[in-house]
Amino acid sequence: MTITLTAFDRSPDGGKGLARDTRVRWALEEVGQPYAVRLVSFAAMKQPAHLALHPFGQIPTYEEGDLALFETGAIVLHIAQRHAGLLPDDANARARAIAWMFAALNTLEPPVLDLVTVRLVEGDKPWARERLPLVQDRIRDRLTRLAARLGDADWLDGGFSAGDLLMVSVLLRLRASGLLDEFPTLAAYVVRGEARPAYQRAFAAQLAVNTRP
Ligand code: GTB
Repeated sequence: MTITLTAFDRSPDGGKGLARDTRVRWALEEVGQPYAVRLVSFAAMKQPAHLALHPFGQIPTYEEGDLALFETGAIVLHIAQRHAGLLPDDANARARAIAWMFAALNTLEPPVLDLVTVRLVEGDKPWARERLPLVQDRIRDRLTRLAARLGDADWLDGGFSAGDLLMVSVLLRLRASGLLDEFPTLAAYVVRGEARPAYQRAFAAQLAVNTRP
């Protein structure tokens, strides 16, 4: 059955791979599933046809036969549950890998998004200068604890899993801020994720879309 994703017609990042379709492309590449992509403009995302797929008018969405999904975490979990390669077979290890997926999206990503908000969206507000160091310190606190847990391991819990895929994807959004470089083991963890052939293919595919004439 053909899998179809939606992605930005033109991502605001110009192809740096930061829009969330990259996470889904990466998951599909890891499990060896081919997919098609339907590109949508910002205007089309708010039209009824797309809202029927995504109640908040966002990307990515995922269609496979009768199934339509939104929310990147749910999509990656669906892919990981249906195909081998992203979750361990052992039930307890599988549950822990899923916990890392939630940790990436619920514990790490909110302060990371706060940084984007305070810098880009609220940057011209009078209180933005005061808020920035508070947000940065909240991120540092999370990264300190994440680095302590990772230690000198390659991945968060045994072999590479969907938990690592989402964690690396979230941490990638910090690279431009310089905060990631304060934590060399986490910076190396992200580089390990990016070096995976499946990530390379996913990145190249979104780059081709966003750099086409
Ligand atoms: N919780 C949802 C999920 O995980 O799927 C969030 C989905 C979401 O935020 N989608 C964004 C979107 O559709 C694109 S990924 N935004 C349009 C809208 O809300 O109208 C977020 C994103 C956008 C741009 C960059 N960038 O340019 O660097 C990075 C990430």
